[in-house]
Amino acid sequence: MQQLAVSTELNYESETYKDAYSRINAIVIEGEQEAYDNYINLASLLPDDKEELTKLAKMEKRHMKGFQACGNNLKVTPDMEFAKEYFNQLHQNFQDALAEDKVVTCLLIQSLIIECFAIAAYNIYIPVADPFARKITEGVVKDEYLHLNFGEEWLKAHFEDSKAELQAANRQNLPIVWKMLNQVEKDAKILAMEKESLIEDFMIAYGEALANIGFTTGEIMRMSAYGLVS
Ligand code: Y39
Ligand code: FE
Ligand code: FE
Ligand code: FE
Repeated sequence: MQQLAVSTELNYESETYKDAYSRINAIVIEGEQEAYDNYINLASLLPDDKEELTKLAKMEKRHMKGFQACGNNLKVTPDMEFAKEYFNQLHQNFQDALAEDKVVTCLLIQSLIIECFAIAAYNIYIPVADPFARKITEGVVKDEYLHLNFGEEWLKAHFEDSKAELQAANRQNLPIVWKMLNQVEKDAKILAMEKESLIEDFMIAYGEALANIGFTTGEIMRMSAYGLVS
């Protein structure tokens, strides 16, 4: 019932809402496009999993189209230039890892960090979304759990060989997520998404993923602490 009270306060047609949506919607569209590219690239690094990774990539393309429809539905033009810049650092780190065949780092960036970011953002968005976007996002978030699961399973199966690289990649990339969350705080708030809730959901999903892969509670706490420095 509280959700209902929150949603009715939002005016999806107001200029304030649409202005914030032009950036958040663009971030999501760009994120889905990059996720598509990342899974296609991962398929080339992991020929044994090529079929499954290609399937995941196609889901990301569908997500992108779904979110483009959400923007159209609200008559919002997504600010794609802003969104490209927004993903620049994670994009570059993924490309650098790819060039060195560092599959573990690529998986940490896309299948753990970006997927947990998506899971947190979409779960927080669903109760406050307009009805059209809510339906789309509910379908999308189910897929994101499958993507996260792919990364978890692969890294769990290669845990001992991956551990050091995962810790280094975590240290390099987790602070970037914090920066990204801070950058979007004001716009997210206009959409009734609180930064504190986003952080909480992200850390729960990310911590659970690290535990599933094989890290101890102490290791997870140390790895999580790198987010806090920026
Ligand atoms: O795997 C995926 O589909 C991920 C690309 C999508 C990431 C979406 C990032 C969402 C951040 C939104 C920030 C809103 C507060
Ligand atoms: Fe997606
Ligand atoms: Fe995904
Ligand atoms: Fe705040």
